[in-house]
Amino acid sequence: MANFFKRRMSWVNTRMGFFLLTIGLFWVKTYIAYQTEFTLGAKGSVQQFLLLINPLPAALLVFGIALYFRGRLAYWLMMIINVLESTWIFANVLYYREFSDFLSFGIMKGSSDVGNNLGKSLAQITHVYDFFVYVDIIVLIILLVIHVIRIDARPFKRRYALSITVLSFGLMFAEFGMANADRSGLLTRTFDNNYIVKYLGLNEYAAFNAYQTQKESATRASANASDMKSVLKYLKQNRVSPNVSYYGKEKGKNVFVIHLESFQQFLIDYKVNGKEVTPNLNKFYHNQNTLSFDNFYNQVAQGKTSDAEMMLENSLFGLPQGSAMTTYGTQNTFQAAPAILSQQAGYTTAAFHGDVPSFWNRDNTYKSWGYQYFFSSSYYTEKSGYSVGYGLKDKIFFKQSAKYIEQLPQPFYAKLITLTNHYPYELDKKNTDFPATKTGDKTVDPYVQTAHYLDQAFGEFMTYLKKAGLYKNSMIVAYGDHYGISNNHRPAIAQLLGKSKVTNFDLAQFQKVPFMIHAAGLKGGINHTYGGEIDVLPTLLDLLGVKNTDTIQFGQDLLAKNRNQTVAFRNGNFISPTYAKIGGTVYDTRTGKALSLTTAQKKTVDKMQNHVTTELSLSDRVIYGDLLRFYTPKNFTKVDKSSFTYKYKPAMEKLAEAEKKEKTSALVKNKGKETTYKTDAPELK
Ligand code: GP9
Ligand code: MN
Repeated sequence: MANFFKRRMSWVNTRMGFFLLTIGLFWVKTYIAYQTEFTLGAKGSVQQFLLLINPLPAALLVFGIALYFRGRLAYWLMMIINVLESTWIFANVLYYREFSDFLSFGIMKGSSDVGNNLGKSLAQITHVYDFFVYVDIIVLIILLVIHVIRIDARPFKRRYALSITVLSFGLMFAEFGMANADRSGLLTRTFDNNYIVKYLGLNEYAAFNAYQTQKESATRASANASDMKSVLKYLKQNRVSPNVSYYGKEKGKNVFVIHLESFQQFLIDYKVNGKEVTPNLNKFYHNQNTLSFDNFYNQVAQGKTSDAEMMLENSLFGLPQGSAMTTYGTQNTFQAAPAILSQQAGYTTAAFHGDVPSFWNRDNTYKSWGYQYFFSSSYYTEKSGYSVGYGLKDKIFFKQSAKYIEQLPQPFYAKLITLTNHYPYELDKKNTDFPATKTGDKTVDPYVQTAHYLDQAFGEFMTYLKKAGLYKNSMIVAYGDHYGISNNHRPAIAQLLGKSKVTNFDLAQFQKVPFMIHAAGLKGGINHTYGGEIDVLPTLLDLLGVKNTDTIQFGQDLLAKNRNQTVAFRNGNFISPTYAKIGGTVYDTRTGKALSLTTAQKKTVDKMQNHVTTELSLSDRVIYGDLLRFYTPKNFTKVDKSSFTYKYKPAMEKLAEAEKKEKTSALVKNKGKETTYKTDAPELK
């Protein structure tokens, strides 16, 4: 028997055999860690496959280094590499347990308070079984020491070592190709660290993160307090005074920000077969107490939702590439809406979203922005059929959010991010009672159906707010974050708009999204000012009467009289009530006709372009250089991120405590009685 075993296992006594055994064990344990310690959310066979194989290419590359060395040294090197690699897994397991994210080099360098916080709790969160990641190494070393596995001292051909290295690069390349086909823009758009690990693996994540951190810290290090001067100078010249008939009119009210996913302005009052797509939002839009803006543009780039969030709550632009929330959200200093409102007006601040908290790095960024609570996937009951695409269906999301909203001490600032109206606009039959459009473009046609579903969910939520006694004392803001139908669908867009053909100018107009502010007693109406997402924060702060004269915000109050109405698009194009510059062409905004400019016109357009380029680049400088660390507005205290936790248990305890102390929640006002939430969601019947 022993002999049989020896013969069968003799391959491990060769260098290559031992190498493959080491890698095999490393592969298995990495995969076990993927499955048990991280929530990577691999869906479908391509993602499952990539998750399974992704430890291999990098392992071949890194462990393969040992093959270039002789005799014993090669064996010890393999073990040392194994220890380092396993420690990387080990550290990530612990970090993930606490922060639901992977370690970044920025954090390890200790330039953030997250690091300190981790040290304290390290002992508490380590489990004995975490040390399992070292078991294979210990076993291999013992087997070597007691000569069950013999060291192969014969010289190993360079050629073979080189082949392994070449093979590993080839595999990595193939892996990256498959990953990018499944998720285009994986590295450029930087959605979520979980995605990088899921598709490419922990080693590739480390390499990518090291590269990014290096790039970031170089710009961060070269930035200094005096860079803030040009920003302050610009803002001083561009600050407008608020409109006195609106300033402070909504002081002390709760604020709801309802993020209507991929919702475009053209949907408002739009009909299919004579039926309104969004009857509830239309009513809201035309309500005499709603301020509605019909020349309001989304200004997002690759960061999509996260760019919209960045603009709405910071009045800073998203970046030309990638997502600022993902890349800078954890480390940078921010002076965002939640922090301003809680510090200066005693607001409770909470975000709600039916997706995993890591997407767009929300779980870290929201802390930097001062959100006290972040209700995400783990706070919601999930049953089969409750979710579609990225997460919870809107009707179920709103319904389940209600019980948390009721517990928030008032006044509160609550942002609810919907999801169902997201590409590819899928929805089950039970929830589809609206006709699709008939452009023949499969991506476009179901858009109105999910938009209709979102509208119904919105309607149910409004009914609930009235019942819970929250409608009257709240300012309800609703906005579309970005387009749902991209410019790649020209023929379909033309049909939707009833045109024979769309120009680039039409496509720019197609970037309009709704922006509406409703409050009891608010003087409403449709306002035609040209503006965009960058302008939201100053508008809201003025309505709430929160002093906003020395903050670093690039937008202007949409209600202010002398505001600059040139709306910047992230690519440097712009639109204003007079001229629009799209690509190299200037259009007359009123007629949509392309212009050949007179000298005088050219001067005006150049001035506008200059304004746009300046504001975009200064905003980028604030983010790239982390300039807000050098500047604190009066009455503002730097946000202490470590004071927030979004983990279910401690957060709910904190909420219960706050409610008991303040006695201002809707639940307390309703004498402890939960308001019944009415929904026709078929899943809940
Ligand atoms: C994911 C959701 C979608 O959580 O917010 O983001 P998007 O793809 O629209 O940027
Ligand atoms: Mn979005």
